[in-house]
Amino acid sequence: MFDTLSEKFADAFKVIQGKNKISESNIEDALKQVRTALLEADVNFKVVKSFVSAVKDKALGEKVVSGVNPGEQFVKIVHDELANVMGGNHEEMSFDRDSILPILVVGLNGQGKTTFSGKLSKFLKEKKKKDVLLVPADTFRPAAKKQLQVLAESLDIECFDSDLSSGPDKIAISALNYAKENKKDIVIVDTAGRLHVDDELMSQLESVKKAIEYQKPEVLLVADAMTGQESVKVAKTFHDTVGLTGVVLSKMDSDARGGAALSIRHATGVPIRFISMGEKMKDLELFHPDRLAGRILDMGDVVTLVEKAEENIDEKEAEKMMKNLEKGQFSVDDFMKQMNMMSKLGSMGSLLKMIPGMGGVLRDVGDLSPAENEMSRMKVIISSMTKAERKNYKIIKESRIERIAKGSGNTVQSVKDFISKFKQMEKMMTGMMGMFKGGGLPGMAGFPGMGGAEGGPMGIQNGFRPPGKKKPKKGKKGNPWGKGYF
Ligand SMILES: Nc1nc2c(ncn2[C@@H]2O[C@H](COP(=O)(O)OP(=O)(O)OP(=O)(O)O)[C@@H](O)[C@H]2O)c(=O)[nH]1
Ligand SMILES: [Mg+2]
Repeated sequence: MFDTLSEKFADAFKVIQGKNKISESNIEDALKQVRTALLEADVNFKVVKSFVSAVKDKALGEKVVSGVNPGEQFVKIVHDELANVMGGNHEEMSFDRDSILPILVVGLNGQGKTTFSGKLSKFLKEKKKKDVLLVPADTFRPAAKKQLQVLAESLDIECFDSDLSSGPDKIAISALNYAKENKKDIVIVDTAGRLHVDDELMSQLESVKKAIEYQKPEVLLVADAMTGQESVKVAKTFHDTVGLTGVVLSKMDSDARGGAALSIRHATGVPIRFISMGEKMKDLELFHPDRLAGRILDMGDVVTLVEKAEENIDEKEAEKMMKNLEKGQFSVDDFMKQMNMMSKLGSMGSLLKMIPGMGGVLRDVGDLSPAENEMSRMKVIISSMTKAERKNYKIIKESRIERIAKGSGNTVQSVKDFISKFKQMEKMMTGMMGMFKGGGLPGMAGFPGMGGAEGGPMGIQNGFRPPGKKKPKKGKKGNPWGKGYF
């Protein structure tokens, strides 16, 4: 997501870097590149126009701040404008009501409405402690009801037994009545996908909205980020027909160019509420314009990363591991736990992008799947080890190696390779203790290909360091991020 855009922005910034002052003539080229970058990302041309002119005005009007170079100043202006165009000061959607809150989920076919309905119910149950009722209201496809029922069951959330022989408006009303009787807080109505140009279906949606109008529903449009600026037209029509209160951008994990994210708010005035980042129920994030702007500009998004870590990492477990590390111990068991913690946070790529400066490195490295595959292979090998072996790999000699190889469906050589890699990791991890003392990112260093002792493509030894940090002198050890960077 946003990869090309990030790359093009980086090129545009290079034009200004090294200049000692921003002037009309020297930002002309940079602005041209920003403009092209946005158009290529399929951002609506009106949005591009006002974006570029806002950046120009701000850049030329900006006072020279001592100590900040014009390049950095320009990046900051583009960052703020990006955040601005996506909604600026984002006010969070409120889910607290005295009476039931109905949420109508609408959109084109296959955009991710049902998946989002499931994710939202999980979010509301876990984060907002709400009692949610999921309501299947797709009367065209019987399988749609089953899809939501299955999701609801997996999340342990009640699913309304909609009568599909009646219309979606009637379903919505009976669901609200049922919710009232059963003291539910929130009712999520998952509607059928429909084309915005299909008048009949759009008027059906209108009647659903009218039927529950008295209960002041939120109406969320789920828009596939891949759709680009076409989604602007869609959003406008849906907004005109049913009055949207928010947009959800789905499939943000894809290689969408970013047009939808950057155009929709500006073109429709409807706030983006959530971004959907994958097929799993946990892949949902509240939308924060400034954080996304940071990710687009390779500034990372440490805030989200820390939040994710706080939500998903078992603190006690992490503390135990740190204590072991302090004692100079790092077992295969610890390594396995680290890998599991990391996978809970998301894919390697998505995590690395949240670290400032890593976006560009990631683009250079390209595909991370070999590293991901290597990790899965290691997990299989570890799962064939006994408890004692995981505690102390040193007892793993020839016969044990053969057994592990057989059990995990790997060759003897692969198991040997794993053990020798683990040895290096152990050295690295215990050595890293000094560097990340005081709370670093658990696990990063131990990952294959990501800066473990073997010096993977993102290894610290290979020169990866945060922006603005000078390359450490040869042979000098220490945290390249600087003390207290996180
Ligand atoms: N990669 C990715 N896939 C998603 C995301 N959201 C949904 N999907 C997938 O997109 C497909 C369609 O999702 P649904 O939730 O069924 O879409 P829908 O809008 O309810 O579809 P209809 O009800 O048929 O209109 C499924 O295969 C989902 O797994 C996402 O954020 N990322
Ligand atoms: Mg659906």
